[in-house]
Order: sequence, then structure tokens, then C-alpha cells
Amino acid sequence: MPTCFTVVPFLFHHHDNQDTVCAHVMHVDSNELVHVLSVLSEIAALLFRSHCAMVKAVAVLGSSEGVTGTVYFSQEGNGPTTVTGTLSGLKPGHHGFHVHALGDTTNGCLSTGPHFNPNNKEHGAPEDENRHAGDLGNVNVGDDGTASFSITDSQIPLTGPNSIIGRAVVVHADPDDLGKGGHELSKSTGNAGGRVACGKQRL
Ligand SMILES: [Cu+2]
Ligand SMILES: [Zn+2]
Repeated sequence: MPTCFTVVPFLFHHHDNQDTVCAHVMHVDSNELVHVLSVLSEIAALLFRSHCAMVKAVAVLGSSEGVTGTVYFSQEGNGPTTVTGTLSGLKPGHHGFHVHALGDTTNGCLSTGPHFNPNNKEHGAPEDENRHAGDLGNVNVGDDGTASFSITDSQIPLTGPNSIIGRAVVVHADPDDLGKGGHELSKSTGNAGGRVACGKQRL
């Protein structure tokens, strides 16, 4: 449950106390009442901004292999991040889809580093407890070579110490085995093969 939705009840929870405050303030002149109300509303606005602000980012994917795509990220307050996007120029089937640690594309997608892994976990599926934060599973590409997808994930915030802004999203040549393929690379990369497209998350 995003903090957003708990702030408003929290304010109302204190309503009884505010009534007492207001009743007390009624004995004072109206200018002071206006002042108190404006301070209260400023506090409410501040709480709303810090807990409910919507942050958005976009990654435009580049590729040396003719793959194109755009991926949008949005997060409200401390809630989960929604990832929506479209890709084209891929071979049909599943393709590993991850946030990698770096936004460096000076050597193509190779320089984006390993999967973003701030908690030192093993590679896994998005729903696993033991997973890299950047493990977003697979995108499914249709026979026409395109994919459009919508993913909701709680481990890829757009603010704070584990923010993914400035890092890169990467699409792989092969399916991600989600850590369960028994390959020597399963627990580190999901054995998802080459990096066919990538782009850096920008505000
Ligand atoms: Cu990857
Ligand atoms: Zn991983």
C-alpha cells in the first residue's frame, strides 16, 4: 500500500484534536484563525508532496541490431513503479528484460554493468524474494517482432538511495530462465544471452 493512501486517513485521524484546537482558536481573533488554518494547509500540502508526488522517467532504447523501443516509468510517492513500453525489431518469443547497474553506454550495452543489485542477492524472477532489484523477467515478443508490456514492480524506485534513474534498461537476445535453468549463468544473468538493446532512464 503506497504511503499516499495512508496520509489522508492519518490527517483525519487527528481531526478530533484539531476540533479542540479550533474551538480554542475561536476565542482568538479571526486573523489568527486564518493564520493557523494556512499553516495547517501548508503542512498538509507538504505531506502530500513528499508522499504523493508522481515521478516519471523514460528510456529510449538504442541498438546495434535494429531493435528500437521506448520504456516509460512512473511512481507515485513510495508506491510501486509502473513500467510500460513498446519494442520492435526483436525475434519472436521471450527476451530477458532487466535494469542494469549503470547508465554507461559508451561501449554499447556491454558497459551498463551487471543487473542492478543493491541488496546483494542472486538472480531470480520478479516475484521471488531472492532476486536482483533489476530483475524484471521477460518481455514477450509476437510474430511481428514487436512487444508492448506493462509491469508493476516494487524494487525499482525512481527516488531515494536505490533509484534506477541514470541506470539502463536492457533487452536480451534470449529468454531469462529466472534463475531456475540450472545453467552456470542462471543465478547471475538468467542465461539471457547477448544484450540486443538498451537505454538509460532519464527524468
Ligand atoms: Cu540484463
Ligand atoms: Zn538478475
